[in-house]
Amino acid sequence: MEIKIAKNILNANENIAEENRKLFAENNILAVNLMSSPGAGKTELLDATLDALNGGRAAVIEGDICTTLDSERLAHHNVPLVQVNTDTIGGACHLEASMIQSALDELDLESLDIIFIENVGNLVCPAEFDLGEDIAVSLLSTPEGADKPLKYPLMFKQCDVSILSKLDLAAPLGIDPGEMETNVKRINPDALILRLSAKTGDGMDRWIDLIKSRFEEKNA
Ligand SMILES: Nc1nc2c(ncn2[C@@H]2O[C@H](COP(=O)(O)OP(=O)(O)OP(=O)(O)O)[C@@H](O)[C@H]2O)c(=O)[nH]1
Ligand SMILES: [Mg+2]
Repeated sequence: MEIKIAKNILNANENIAEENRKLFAENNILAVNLMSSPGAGKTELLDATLDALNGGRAAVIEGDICTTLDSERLAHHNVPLVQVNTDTIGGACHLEASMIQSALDELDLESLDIIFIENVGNLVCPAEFDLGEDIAVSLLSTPEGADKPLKYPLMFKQCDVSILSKLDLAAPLGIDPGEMETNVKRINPDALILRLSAKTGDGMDRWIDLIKSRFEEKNA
C-alpha cells in the first residue's frame, strides 16, 4: 500500500493567508504582525503605539497560549481587541492564518485602518506562518544579546522590519546595539532596523512614521 505524505503542510496556511490579505486589501487595512521571544516588549510597544496613534482606527488581535493578560493591558485604549488563546486549539506556539481569519469575523473591518497582530511569544515558529500581513516585524530586545539573529535566523530573514527594543537597557547592561544591528543585517541585508524604547519613547517617532507611511502607500 502506498502511503502518501503531505508535501507542503504549510500550503493550507498559505491559502488562508492569501484570503486574509485580500480581505485586508478590500478594506484598506494595514496589517502588522509583531513577533519576538516572550518578553521582548510586543505589548509594551503596542501600548505606546496606540497612545501615539490616539486609537487611530486601530484594532489588536492578541495571540497567547493562555490568558487575556495582554488584552487587559491594552483595554484602556478602547480599541477593538480580539484574544486568540491557542490552548483552546491544541496549544500552538504561534498564530496561524486560520486563527486570524476567525478573529477577523469578530471585527468591523470597515471601521478600521490598522490591525496589529501580537503573535505568541516565540523566536522560532511564528516566522514559519504567513498570516496575510503587510508588515512582518521582529522585536529583539537588548537584554536577549547580539547573537540571537545568528542563532535564530528564520525570524530575521522573514521580517521586513526588525526592531531593537528596550534600547534604554543597552547601556546599563553593557550591550552594543550596533553589534545587534550588524547581526540582523548579516541575516537580512534588506531589513529596516529601528532602535527604540517603548518605555522612554526614544525612537518611537520613526516607528509611528513607518506605520503611517506604509498605510498611505498601501492606499495611494
Ligand atoms: N526597560 C524597558 N522595559 C521594557 C521595554 N519594553 C518592555 N519592557 C518590559 O519588559 C517586560 C515584558 O514586556 P512585554 O511587553 O510584556 O513583552 P511581550 O513581548 O509582549 O511578552 P509576551 O507577550 O509574553 O511574549 C515588561 O515588564 C515590560 O514593561 C522597554 O522599552 N524598556
Ligand atoms: Mg505580550
